[in-house]
Parts: sequence; C-alpha cells; structure tokens
Amino acid sequence: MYGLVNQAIRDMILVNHGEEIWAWVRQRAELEVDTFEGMEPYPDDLTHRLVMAASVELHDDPHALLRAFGEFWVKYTAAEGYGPLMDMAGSSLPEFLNNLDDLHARVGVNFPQLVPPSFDTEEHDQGTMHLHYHSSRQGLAPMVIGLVEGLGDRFDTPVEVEQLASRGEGADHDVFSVRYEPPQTSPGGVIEQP
Ligand code: 1DX
Repeated sequence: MYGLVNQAIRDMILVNHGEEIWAWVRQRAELEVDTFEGMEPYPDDLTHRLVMAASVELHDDPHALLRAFGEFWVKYTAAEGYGPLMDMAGSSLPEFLNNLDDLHARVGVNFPQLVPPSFDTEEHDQGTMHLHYHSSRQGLAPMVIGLVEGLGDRFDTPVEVEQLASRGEGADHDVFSVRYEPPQTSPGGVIEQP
C-alpha cells in the first residue's frame, strides 16, 4: 500500500498516544525507518506488522484498531492534501459510497501501483443500503466499518454499520448493512440545505 496509509497509522498513534509509544510500536514492528513517503508504495506486510505491533503495545485488539483507523483515515486524507478528491466524491454518505470506485480510479491515474478495493451499493429502503466490499487484501473489513462511520461524521449523518457476510467466514466477499439518517426533505421533496 502507498506510504500514505502507514503515515496515517503513525500519525494516529502519535496524536493519541505520543512519541514514546510510537517508538515502542516502531521497534516491535521492526521498522528501519521513522517516517514514510506518502507517495511511495510499501509492502502490505509492513502495514500488517504495524497494526499487530500497535495492538500489542496499546493492549487493544487489531479489529478495534482497524476500525478506529478507518474513522481516522477519512479525516486524515481530507486534511492532508486530498480534501478536493474527497469533496469530488460526493456531499452525502450514500453518494460518497456510490462514488468510491471513481475516487480510486482517479487516484490510480497518477499512482499506478494503487491496488484499489471495489465497492458496490444496493439501495434498499430509504436510509438502508447494502455495501459490497471486494478487495484483494484480507482482514480489512473492520477498517471498512470505521471508514463508513468516518463518513457519517463527515456528513453529520448518524450511521449504523453491521456486517452481514464475511470473507473470513467463507463468504465470497464482505457485505455490510448501512443504516443512516436520510437527509431531511421538505414537503415539496426538496433537500433543505442547512
Ligand atoms: F469508505 O481493501 C471512504 O495503496 C471509504 O485494499 C473507503 O493500494 C474513504 F498518493 C493518494 C494516495 C497516494 C490518495 F498514492 C491513496 F499515496 C485513497 C485517499 C482513498 C483517500 C486503497 C489506500 C488502496 C491505499 C481498503 C482501505 C484497502 C477507501 C483503504 C480506503 C478515500 C484506501 O478512502 C483495500 C493502495 C489515496 C486515497 C481515499 C486505499 C491503497 C475508502 C476511502 N482504502 C493513495
């Protein structure tokens, strides 16, 4: 994965736990470097080692960490130069989820070593969708839950995410149910802009 991901993990640990804990995580993950080049690709194994080392040092399980990291990623990328990219992907939770493949395609034009996941949305009732997540990487479903929760924060939209199918349990791919507060509409059907 691109170094941006490792950089964000480092930042999350630094902001929430400080330099000393980061130094321990670094050592446990056997990193030879202290910083990452955001726009350079790194082996996935390094990211995996980082999460595992952080989980030991922070006494937190890797799933909880990945979920927190998903939430952090939405804020981090918006603040670290990818605000316009994020803005382009939509102005509501369902629109953004719908446009994720386009977002990754846009990044992939300039960063050909991107290995993007793919997301399909299925609108169910007003305020409920199923999110299908296809990835060549395993074990990141908890991060996806955090990512969707991060998008809920971004759009001030209360959201509940539940995993319906899990690749780790033999399903073809991960599926999530996403229940969200639909935007307020006036009697004329117009969305009220606050
Ligand atoms: F719901 O399953 C909201 O390296 C979501 O494989 C989900 O292969 C927001 F410059 C620049 C760069 C760089 C920008 F090249 C990435 F470095 C991408 C910024 C997406 C914002 C995917 C990161 C592949 C790296 C799933 C978890 C990984 C997707 C990670 C979250 C918005 C992003 O992200 C998997 C890689 C960006 C960039 C966003 C991702 C790679 C997501 C989301 N993915 C690199």
